[in-house]
Amino acid sequence: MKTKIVIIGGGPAGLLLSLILNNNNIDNIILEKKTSEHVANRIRAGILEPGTVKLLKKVGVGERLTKEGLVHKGFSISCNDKLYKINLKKLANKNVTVYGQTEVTRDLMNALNLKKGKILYKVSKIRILNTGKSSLIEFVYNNKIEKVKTDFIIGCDGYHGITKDYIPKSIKKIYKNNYDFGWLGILSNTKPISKELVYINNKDGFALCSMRSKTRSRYYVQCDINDNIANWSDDRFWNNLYKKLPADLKNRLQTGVSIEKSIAVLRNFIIEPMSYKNIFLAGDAAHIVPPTGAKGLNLAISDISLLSKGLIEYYKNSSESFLKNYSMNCLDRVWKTQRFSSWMTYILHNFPKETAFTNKLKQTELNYLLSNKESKIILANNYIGNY
Ligand code: FAS
Ligand code: PHB
Repeated sequence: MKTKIVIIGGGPAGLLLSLILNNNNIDNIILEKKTSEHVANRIRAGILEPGTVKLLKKVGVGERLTKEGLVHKGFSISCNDKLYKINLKKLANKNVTVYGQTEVTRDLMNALNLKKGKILYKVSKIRILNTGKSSLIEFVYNNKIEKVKTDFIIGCDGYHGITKDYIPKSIKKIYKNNYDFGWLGILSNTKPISKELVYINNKDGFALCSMRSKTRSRYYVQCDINDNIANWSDDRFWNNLYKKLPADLKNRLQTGVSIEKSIAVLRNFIIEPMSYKNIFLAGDAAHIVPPTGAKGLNLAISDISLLSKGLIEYYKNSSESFLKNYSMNCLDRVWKTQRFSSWMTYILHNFPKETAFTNKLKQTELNYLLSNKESKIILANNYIGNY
């Protein structure tokens, strides 16, 4: 086999890149280790920045998003039993859109099918045999060893992927930070507690009231990092959430049977550089942010926007300048996103090792943020991805 670009990983980043390359008649193939059903059904992100919505519409997957996406003009922060509105439209003149990652993934898969995009599922034992001007990649597909010659290798294989391992230790720098708590998420076919998202800072821990539609809610509560989903009955979840709700919302909580329940680990992770010779990393393969700022998926899409421009310029105008600056341009945004997501996580969660002093400092930071228009403008711009 021979192609121009091999994309390792068929999550949102890999799918979006492949679609953009197909739209520009640049030959490529996705090698994905799971089945398409597994990839399509992973419950993850829920909030799309305006830049993400714009790009998805531009590449031809905006129809269902426009019809079914919920446009939100803002969100609220609840602390000390009060609700504070962050009006994104007024503060940053933009909205965000609620549209689950599963829907984005399905739309990208459908669009790629229509374009006869090449995706191999259930691929295993991927090995990059050499790097340089062109590469040979070996993998197992349908129990057969296959090889493909390619100009570029794009690692869209997420946090547990293998592409990052091919960047030599001598040039790679890894930054990481782990939180000693997680998010226990639940999906339920119940009416969301409010029209927009509510982030809750409570003495008993963080909670988030989100949604996927007007009849499907997505809730999260802070849980111990070593907690196990088996310890959490639906009742225990709803009681934990109810206790954290501000008085004004308590009687609006509609509980129901969970249709999905999972614990997400929170971490910061960054690899520098995000490229090496003809290898490029994008999305979770290169960076992980805590989900508090609703950034993971949006940052992955922002990487693909830059990378696709570089690859198109290379094949259309034989210029490598964009590709040469890819890592530097991405990392500027990655670190600003790490800053915002870490700050949101700091001000909204209870940290087990917190002292009375650091807790008081955090309450002061929250009160300053919520009583100060300038700081709310900065918060709103970061939340919509304008930085
Ligand atoms: P992905 O991890 O989505 O996709 C990587 C793909 O590569 C997968 O399909 C995987 O099967 C494949 N792969 C891995 N190793 C491979 C190999 N060796 N060979 C071939 N294929 C391989 N973001 C938010 O904005 N908000 C949230 O609330 C949120 N919640 C999250 C909850 C969880 C549990 C997780 C893990 C992430 C969450 N995220 C959230 C972040 C998430 O949405 C990611 O940012 C997004 O999936 C990034 O997309 P990709 O970079 O495509 O990575
Ligand atoms: C979600 O709906 O899954 C969601 C929303 C906002 C976040 C994180 C997750 O910050």
